[in-house]
Amino acid sequence: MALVNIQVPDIGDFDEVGVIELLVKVGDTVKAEQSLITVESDKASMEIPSSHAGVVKELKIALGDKVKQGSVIAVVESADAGAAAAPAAAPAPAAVAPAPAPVAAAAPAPAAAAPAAAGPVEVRVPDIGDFKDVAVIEMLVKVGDTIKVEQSLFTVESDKASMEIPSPAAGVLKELKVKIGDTVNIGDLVAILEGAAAVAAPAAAPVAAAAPAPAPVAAPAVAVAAAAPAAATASAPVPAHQPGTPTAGLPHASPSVRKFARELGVPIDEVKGTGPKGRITQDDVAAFTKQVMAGAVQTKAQAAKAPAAASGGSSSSGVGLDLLPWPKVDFTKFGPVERKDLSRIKKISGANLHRNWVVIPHVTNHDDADITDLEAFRVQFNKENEKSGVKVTMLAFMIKAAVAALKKFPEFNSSLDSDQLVLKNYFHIGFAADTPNGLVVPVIRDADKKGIVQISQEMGDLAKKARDGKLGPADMTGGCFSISSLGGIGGRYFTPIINAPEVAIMGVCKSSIEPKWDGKQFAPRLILPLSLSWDHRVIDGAAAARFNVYFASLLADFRRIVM
Ligand code: CAO
Repeated sequence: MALVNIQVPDIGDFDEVGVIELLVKVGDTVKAEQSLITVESDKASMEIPSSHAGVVKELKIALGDKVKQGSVIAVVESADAGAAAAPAAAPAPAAVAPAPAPVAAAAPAPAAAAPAAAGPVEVRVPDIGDFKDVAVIEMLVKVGDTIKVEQSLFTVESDKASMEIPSPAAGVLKELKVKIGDTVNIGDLVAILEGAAAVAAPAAAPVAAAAPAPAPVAAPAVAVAAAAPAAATASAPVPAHQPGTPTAGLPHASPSVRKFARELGVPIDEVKGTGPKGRITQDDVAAFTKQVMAGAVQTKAQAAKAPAAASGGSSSSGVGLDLLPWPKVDFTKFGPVERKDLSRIKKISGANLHRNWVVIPHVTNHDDADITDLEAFRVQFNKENEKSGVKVTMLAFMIKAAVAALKKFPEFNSSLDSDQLVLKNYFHIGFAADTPNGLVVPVIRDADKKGIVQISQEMGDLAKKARDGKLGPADMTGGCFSISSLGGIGGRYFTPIINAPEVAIMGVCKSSIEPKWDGKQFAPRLILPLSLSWDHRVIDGAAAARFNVYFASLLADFRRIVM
């Protein structure tokens, strides 16, 4: 085993390129040639692969860093350090990531020499190096279009790179010889232009013109980018996809993300990118898939197939969210800003919350519970049991009250499964816990079989585990009903989002002393604000009101719980 510095290989004239995506993290086991990072210049984006297989011990770069040839990307502990493919690696523990499959730019003839050609021009696939039988994945033009020199005609993709094939000449597109799904090789005739001024070919009738070097969309084949500047005198390489300007409808995503989307059958052009400059990440594709699966979003194909009845005859299907695109704002125009990645928990919980909020018809009932006596008892109990080390919390009483209310109103302890209701005969209660990395909902299992002291103790343990980031999936699954308490912080009422597949959630805020009319006079009472959100597909408003009244009555007089 040896530690190997993985460096950026020759990326030609691309001197300082920004790191826009980290594709691995410390601890990951990587294969040789596996992409480590994605870099992007204003002309191209590329994935930089690892020269060695091994375990990533250290990442030497961060998002936003600028790298150039020789920059160390990562330190990899490798068993095959001696067998490195990289020439620079021999004695030193440094290895340049391979620049696989050099794709030589078919340097067009100098533009100055470009003759005008009035006849048809045959457009052929230029030298795309070692790439054989690359698939056409996207058409960027159609017959009849007026094409500019260097305009991208279509995109091809291998397992290593995707590239746009640009036109060598200007003219009107008379014929396209390829379609999506075809595979092409160097020299294949792909299109015929007419009325063209050929740039890259000698005057001849018919003129045969190899398209200039394709521009990589994102590729480990960094030599594409390296070679491209050679042609710059005649014609700058076509930017594969100018970040932020989705030219020709090409979504801004790396080949691996495109592959991932294709495997899932996700139409990538319908996915909103949340990465830098609107780049579509694997998480975006996954989130899109989840939304489609949950019915929150429809693909265009699904919307087209929706029965006409759903639309009531109108042009809109009435389902799916025909939303405006998310506003893209350059905040730096208005003042200084910083960027910070969302935590892993926020990314996961955000996607879940969004789905739940969109899919479930929420209604929230607000009510109050008089907890004057219960709080007095709790304080007294804690005083008497100070030495035990366990502090009984108000939330523990609420968990017990929730169990009793679920028993009385079983539809609150259910989940929807198509057109069936799954009624549960167990009572696992989740509670929202705020952690430095975001919100989590650990679950107290079999709360019906536990006493208040035990529940308090378990809650304390779970809350600590949550804050330490140590909760496992088993701690957070299987809940029947959740309680979200902001009581220790403040506020009056809020509208909690149901934690699907549960059908209701109780939100509580800070209790305060309020004057309450006891029939003869106003008396100071400790009032706890309650906010119960419920799924209107399962629960009706009257049941929700009854649930709240019962729940509040238990907190007002806890003896009722044993009645
Ligand atoms: N009203 C008034 N005071 C309250 C109260 C209430 N409803 N609930 C708790 N308190 C007080 C307690 O009396 C205690 O005060 P002292 O320290 O003076 O004894 C203090 O607040 C802390 O209470 P606690 O130890 O009982 O903790 P808790 O049960 O309130 O909270 C936990 C535990 C894990 C739920 C909490 O730390 C937390 O993460 N809350 C946030 C949950 C959240 O973010 N929900 C929003 C979800 S939607 O985005």
